[in-house]
Amino acid sequence: MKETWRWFGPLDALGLDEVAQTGAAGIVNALHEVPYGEVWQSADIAARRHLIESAGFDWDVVESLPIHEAIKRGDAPLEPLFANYRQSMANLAENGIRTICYNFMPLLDWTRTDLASPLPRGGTCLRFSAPKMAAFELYMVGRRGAEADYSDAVLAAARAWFAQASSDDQAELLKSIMSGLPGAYDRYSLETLRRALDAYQGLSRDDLRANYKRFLQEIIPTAQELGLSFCVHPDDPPRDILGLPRIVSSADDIGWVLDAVDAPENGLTFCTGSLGANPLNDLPEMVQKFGARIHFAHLRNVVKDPDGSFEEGTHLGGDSDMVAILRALLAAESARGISLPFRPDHGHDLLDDSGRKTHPGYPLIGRLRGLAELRGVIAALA
Ligand code: CS2
Ligand code: MN
Repeated sequence: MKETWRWFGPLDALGLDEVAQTGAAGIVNALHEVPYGEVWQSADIAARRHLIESAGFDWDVVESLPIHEAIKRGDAPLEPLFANYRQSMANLAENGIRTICYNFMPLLDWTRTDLASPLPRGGTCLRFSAPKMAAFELYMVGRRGAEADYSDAVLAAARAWFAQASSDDQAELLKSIMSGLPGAYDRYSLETLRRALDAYQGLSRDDLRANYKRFLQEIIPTAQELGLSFCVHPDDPPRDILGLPRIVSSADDIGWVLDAVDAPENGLTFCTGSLGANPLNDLPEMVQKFGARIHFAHLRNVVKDPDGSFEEGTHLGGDSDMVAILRALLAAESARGISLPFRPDHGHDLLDDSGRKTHPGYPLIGRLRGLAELRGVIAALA
């Protein structure tokens, strides 16, 4: 497997000289400064590639080439957006990039309620609290019908949290929920979030699937011509959120995606942290099932609570059996004769991490710890 590291480009507080010391050989990057829906210009891609390569890395994966919300909603007309997307693909291919990660989550990307939840021995982690998410939906957004998505116990805890929450606590919660969005644009305030939710009103799971299938039909033939592999990132958390359907959460969902356009270029990013937050997902089994179509792996671990809350565990110490997952991934890549890129996805904030202005979830030391542990497991298994 090939060790890669997500670097956010010039927006990142970490320099490539620092990333070099982690031992990773490849970089995962995107032009985060380009607004969703616009073309990634070839010259900008070439400049970024030059930066990465002159620091001694390969640019192995684009994460993400984002999909405009209008495509997910199925607004008309979409042809100009598809044309832009295809142009970005051609420009990436021209610059030697082959693997493109993206997601199909409506509005939000990964979603957490706490960015710095304390760990017992010091340091902090990302956390998703079901009660705080319920409080956000019910009392801050005011989404009608949100009660139906939570148990009575979670609703009671949500009421209790909100009763004592200061306006700073509420602002902090909104900021945490928005922090998974990696681009320089498309953050929501409560007001713009309400409007964005209204624009999705009435969109069912089947509608979203139809819109996703259309996207794949528009894009995958071009990927085949250009020699690009697409790999969808699963939903995080793997369940509906804010009343919006999420359709890349389970083995059935992934089977549907891969069959929607049955071609190797229509593949999967195997994110163990996202999929691992649903207790019904058997991760090693999913690798066995979909191994031929996995183009990229995100390795991290979560610890789940019975009420639907979860937090990020250590890379080997969470609920998922990382050794079994890696064994299955190594078997899949050797069957295909490839070296599969992976990266440590998220890490705890440890030691000096708290003082650095890195992206939430993407500290230096915590990810370095994760990478080193995964490297050890891979070496032992190989
Ligand atoms: C990340 C995602 O947190 C994660 O799991 O890998 O934010 C990922 O970058 C996007 O969903 C990919 O489109
Ligand atoms: Mn991931």
